[in-house]
Amino acid sequence: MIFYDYFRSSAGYRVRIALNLKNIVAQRHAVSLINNANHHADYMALNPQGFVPLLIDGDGDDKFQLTQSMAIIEYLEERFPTPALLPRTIRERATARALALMLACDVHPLNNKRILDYLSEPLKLDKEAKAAWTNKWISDGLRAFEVQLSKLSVTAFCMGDAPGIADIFLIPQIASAQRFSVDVSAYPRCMAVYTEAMQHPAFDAAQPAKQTDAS
Ligand SMILES: N[C@@H](CCC(=O)N[C@@H](CS)C(=O)NCC(=O)O)C(=O)O
Repeated sequence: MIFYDYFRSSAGYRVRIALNLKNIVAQRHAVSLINNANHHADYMALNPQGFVPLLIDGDGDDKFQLTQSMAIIEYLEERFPTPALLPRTIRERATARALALMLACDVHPLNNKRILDYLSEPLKLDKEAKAAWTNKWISDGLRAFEVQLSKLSVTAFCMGDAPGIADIFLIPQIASAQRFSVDVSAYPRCMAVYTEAMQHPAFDAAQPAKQTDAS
């Protein structure tokens, strides 16, 4: 398996955690977003969106390329079912996906590099305005996530005592919130899960600072 990633990518971070939890060793290729390597023709031929992550499974006639972190993680889940990243019942699985998608669809895209670059040029927003932008969307998203979490029983991870898909999406979003100096103390349930996850080897090894391309 080949995995295209960038150390600072939240979407890549999700896939790193999933690979680690499932003990899958993938050959990792770093694509520097800061150097725009994701916009080079050879990478754009692999992913016309120019985004990481990208997974390649198999080769020759059996070669399968997949983009989008949620699709990649669900593919890994079906291909390597143990340990399961989705809960046992249909309703719990739907809840876990809803939690993950709150962050993947409604928070993360608003604070992506291409959006922040566009706010600078051509929209001419200054550093303070951009900081207010990121703070607003991350805080709104985490506030809602915290409310949803508080409706569930208190467990070590979002939905039980073992890590799953909701945690895989939450932890990179918390790391991103910290990087953008969002006050995360307002989300105690989220932060309890974060503290727990950081002690888990699969989450620890997936941290941006522990990747070979970290700078
Ligand atoms: N919905 C996609 C988002 C992928 C994405 O936005 N990746 C970012 C890094 S976290 C990226 O490649 N950004 C490049 C850019 O913004 O130019 C997924 O979940 O995989």
